[in-house]
Amino acid sequence: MGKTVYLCFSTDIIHGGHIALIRRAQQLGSLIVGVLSDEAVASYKRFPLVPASERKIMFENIAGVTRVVEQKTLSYRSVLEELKPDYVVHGDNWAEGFQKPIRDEVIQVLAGWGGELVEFPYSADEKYKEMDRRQRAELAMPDLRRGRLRRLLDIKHFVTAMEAHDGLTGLVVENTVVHENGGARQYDAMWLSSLCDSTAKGKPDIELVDMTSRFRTIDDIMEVTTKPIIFDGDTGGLAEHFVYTVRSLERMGVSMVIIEDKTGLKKNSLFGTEVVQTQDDIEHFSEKIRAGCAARRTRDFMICARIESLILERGMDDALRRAEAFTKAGADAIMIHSRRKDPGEIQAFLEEFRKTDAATPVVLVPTSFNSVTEEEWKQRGANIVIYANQLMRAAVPAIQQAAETILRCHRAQECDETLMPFKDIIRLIPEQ
Ligand code: SPV
Ligand code: MG
Repeated sequence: MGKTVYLCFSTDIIHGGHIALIRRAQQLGSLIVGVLSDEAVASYKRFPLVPASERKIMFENIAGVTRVVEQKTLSYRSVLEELKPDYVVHGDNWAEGFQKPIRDEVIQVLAGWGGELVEFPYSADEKYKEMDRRQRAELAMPDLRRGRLRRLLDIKHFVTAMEAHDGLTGLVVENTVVHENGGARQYDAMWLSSLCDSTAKGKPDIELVDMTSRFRTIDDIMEVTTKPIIFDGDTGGLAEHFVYTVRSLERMGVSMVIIEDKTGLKKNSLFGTEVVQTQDDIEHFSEKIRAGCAARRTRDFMICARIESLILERGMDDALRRAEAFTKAGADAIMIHSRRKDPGEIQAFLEEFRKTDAATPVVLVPTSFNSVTEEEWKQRGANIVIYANQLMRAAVPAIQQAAETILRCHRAQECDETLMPFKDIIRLIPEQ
């Protein structure tokens, strides 16, 4: 019987380098191509511009490819155990670095039936790198960016977002990656927090920083990043104003606005009942949601209703009643908030809410109730976890400390070891 060869691709364009690899693989036997699932590609590389179903069709139409299968995970194990190929073909660029555990596993699994890993020199041609750069740039365009949160929710059902309050923190959220089990973990989206946006401007979080200024922050972040943006819309203001905010955010390429059911002078939720805060009534807030939904021009743009009943100690029944009403009014997602350290009331809400609504995405901001892992929230039925202020809270003590040290020492030498080297800061932002 002839030999079989397996070769897996994550690419959404096919160029000469890929064809050359395919031709070499075909010389070893009958070629089965794997396309990596959208979820796996999004987690380790970047959001795929072409979905797996389309990428499958692309490869099916290349001469000499006998079959195309979808590889669901970065690990090859289950695909290999099913296909039992004689050879796996790969570029030689994974013997070191974060993909090494995946490679080691391939060798070990293949050994089970005497299969072999065959590696060809990886083509790092400048023209292919340029193609990749161009594709990445396309992800930043408003029309492509806007719908990406919805698509990520469809693909992964669970998304993480980290706060960004300027271009620099945007870049940190865009580019931070940690490697784990042969894969890569990164944030899926960015949260444009009212607290951090206000704090960065030295202002309190009371809807004082006006929309024009908030849009400027969005613009700064959008110019240098590609990930979807979730905008903290505070109360949304008057319904008559909110409709314009929706139009503007949608046009800019923002993916979701979250508005909270409070009226009058808004204070940060983490104050809870220590300050006077007024909750909007259900019908009035539902009307604002309906107006926002009617104003948008695409289904890509999502409006999320944030429920403050637990923050304001109005009880679980009130929170659940609001969740149902706001969803009926058209909210694409709901956010439930708590300022307790104990995650119990959020867990109880999720359990009750999911008894009657399995579909509406639920957003959490676990600033106080921070002991629960993302995996557990996902399993309990949450869909978006937002890390709302951690980058700002990391930065403030560091800059205060540097300012104090220099004052105390009458010179800068003593604080130098806590600082980023000068030669690194001038190269931190690459030139285009
Ligand atoms: C924000 O980040 O501005 C929020 C979340 O609205 S919280 O501060 O927890 O209210
Ligand atoms: Mg806020």
